[in-house]
Amino acid sequence: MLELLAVPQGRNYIAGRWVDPVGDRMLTSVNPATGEVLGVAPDSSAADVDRAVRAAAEAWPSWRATPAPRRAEILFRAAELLVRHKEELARLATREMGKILTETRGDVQEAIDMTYFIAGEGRRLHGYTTPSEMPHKAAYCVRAPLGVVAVITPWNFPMAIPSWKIVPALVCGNTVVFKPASYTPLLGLKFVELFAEAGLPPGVLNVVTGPGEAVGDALVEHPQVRVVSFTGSTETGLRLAEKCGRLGKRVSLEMGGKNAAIVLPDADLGLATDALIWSAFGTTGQRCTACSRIIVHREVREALTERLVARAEALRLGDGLAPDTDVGPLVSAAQLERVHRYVEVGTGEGARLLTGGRRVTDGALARGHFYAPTIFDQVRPEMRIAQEEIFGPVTDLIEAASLEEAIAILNGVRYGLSASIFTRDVNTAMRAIDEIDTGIVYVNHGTIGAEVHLPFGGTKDTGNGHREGGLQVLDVFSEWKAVYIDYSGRLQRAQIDKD
Ligand code: UN1
Repeated sequence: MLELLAVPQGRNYIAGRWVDPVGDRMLTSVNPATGEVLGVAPDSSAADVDRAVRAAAEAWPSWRATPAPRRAEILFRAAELLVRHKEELARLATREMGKILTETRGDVQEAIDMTYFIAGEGRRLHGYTTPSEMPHKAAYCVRAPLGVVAVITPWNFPMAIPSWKIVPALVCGNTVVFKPASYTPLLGLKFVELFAEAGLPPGVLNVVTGPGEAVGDALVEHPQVRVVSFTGSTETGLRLAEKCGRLGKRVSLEMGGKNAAIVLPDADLGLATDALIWSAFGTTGQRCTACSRIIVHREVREALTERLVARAEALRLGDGLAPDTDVGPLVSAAQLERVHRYVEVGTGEGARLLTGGRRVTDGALARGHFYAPTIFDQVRPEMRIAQEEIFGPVTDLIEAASLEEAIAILNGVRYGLSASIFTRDVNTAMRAIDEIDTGIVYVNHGTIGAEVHLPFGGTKDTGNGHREGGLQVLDVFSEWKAVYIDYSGRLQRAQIDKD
């Protein structure tokens, strides 16, 4: 059995073997709470990518010929290994990217859920049959794989997000080259090690670690890569999509969010407070689904504000491994700086800082990238802090005078990932669901907490029309093949031999 915490050091996994990178540069994986160096992983180059893609292309013919139920058996075993190693993986995840253990356990659980759910598709992968226009002619369609898939993932959900992409790509019969985020290379290597241990044949799943500019771009540009699945910033996603457009490749993008919750006067304010604190500050606000705008009806603004500030100030910052920590560090010094710059922008724009807005360096926290949970009020919808994704523990209070105004504010951003509304009135909730322009809507719940068997993704600049999760994700990783079988024994011309 694997020594899970003994992460393979300094090597990529290509064609079923741990291999040294072509160059000798390494990425260092550092615990953002303590500064502890956890290990090294290859700072790979285009030559490493080429090796991995070739291996994946070579493995494809026999993997696509493997019946889907057999492919799925291996994925079920991978799910079992994830279950068995959940705690170790969660602890490594907390050490590598900082969020608290309760949340990294959830992250691993999401990968488990996704793997079981999609492995089940091995015995379905439904197409459909339909009547033909003509007698003695059968018509049906099936899903076919595309070839080599490039998977590029972020560090905030280092287990769940790779599973959203890799597992459906594999069950559909594609082979994969996976580039995990540069902040979480060790988890990327562990993920692949577990799936290899489950029995994937050599070359079916490969991992190449390294920065986006070198490894990500080389993957996207490689002529043998057919599909690119990316989660990350809008800037990078659009840049990759441009390349894919030029090269005629399919690309699935999951990018930014500026998610909002609406709180109406008839809401349960205790519930709303619990949910909004969790949505704004869980994962230290580093979720694409984080609640970074709270649109509150003026009648309950004061009451909600008081509760939120009190709760935010009571959150305990610390190492995510400590049981009493509520909020871990930001992932890096660069991310902390970016968050702080946004706070300065907000203050400069005239928003009022109610709490937070500063780095926290008390005692042992000085070694990590800790930032106080931050709430602004008197935020106007057009301010930059109300329009741009911050990706940190910062949320805005925006006042509205009616449901209509609140929905207009909610929709008035370039993103459309998740949204929520707190009300006890079913008519109001249903009307909001009709009018909110996002891919995910919650009622009496925060903006986070999507489940794997429903489609995940957003409208407008959040994505490019694809969905992860749900059965919808299969559309990213398969091509429809329409089949006509004419058993009439004569020429029957569609559209022409009508009468
Ligand atoms: C993300 O926000 O980056 O819905 C992913 C959620 C999680 C996944 C979040 N299941 O909050």
